Amino acid sequence: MGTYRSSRSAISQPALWTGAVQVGETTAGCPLLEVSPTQSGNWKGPYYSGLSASIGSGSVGLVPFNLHDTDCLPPNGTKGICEINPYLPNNNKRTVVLRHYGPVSQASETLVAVVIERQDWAVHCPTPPPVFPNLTCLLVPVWNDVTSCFYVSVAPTSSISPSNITGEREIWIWPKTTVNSICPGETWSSRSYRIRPRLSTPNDATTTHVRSDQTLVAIDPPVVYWQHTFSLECFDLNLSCAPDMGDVPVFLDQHADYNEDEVVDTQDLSLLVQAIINGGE
Ligand SMILES: [Ca+2]
Ligand SMILES: [Ca+2]
Repeated sequence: MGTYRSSRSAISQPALWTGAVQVGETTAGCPLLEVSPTQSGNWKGPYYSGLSASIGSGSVGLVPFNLHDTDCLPPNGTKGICEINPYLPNNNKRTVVLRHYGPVSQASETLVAVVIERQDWAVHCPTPPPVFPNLTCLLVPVWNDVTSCFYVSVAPTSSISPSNITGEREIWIWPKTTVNSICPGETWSSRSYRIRPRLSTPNDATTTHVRSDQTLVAIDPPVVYWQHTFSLECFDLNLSCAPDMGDVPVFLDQHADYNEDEVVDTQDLSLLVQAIINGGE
């Protein structure tokens, strides 16, 4: 079994999780939590959902390390939030924080260790056109690689809280200041995103550029080939701090699938208008 506890202890080689591991802080009168494959609830190993904050930070993980879905900011699979929150250890920049079950490193200093994709909308005019009257083209979702729009830091060292040991198992992602049609600059768009480790060889999940760090293996093993997704759904598209009429032209230009039916149409516009009338998100 390979484990990782807090900072720099209990590390081993890839194998199987066979027993129980006690985690948490030793506090008078409070038993330590136990993580094991036979455990139920939040602490069922190896990919338990219990948060690191509830055990005084740190984690226990099987090599190769996986992404800790619920410990990420936002948690994996999050939908319907309006924005990414400022993250204090990263100078309060709006940062997606990907946390693993163990420390990570990157295979290359020159290639970004993850691939970041954003779901945009493209005009698609099928041939022959749809049979609906006056409708010849559709908006269809497409995934665009927007990795170059973001800073990515693997196992970062915080300038705000340098003693933050959990940074060893984190990847931070935040927008560059670039402003063009692809990269809006200093903000996350009201879109769906998916993030995965970069692969050296396509379809070979053992070639991830994010590596399991501090194990006893001579060459850092890959991480589990995870995928992290989240959707931002903002009505305040023009960043005026509230839904208003100024958001309508932005909607017509950028589009947003508020009802998540994989189509942008008048139903989504109606939801935006409703939000403007109600004056709130
Ligand atoms: Ca607005
Ligand atoms: Ca829709």
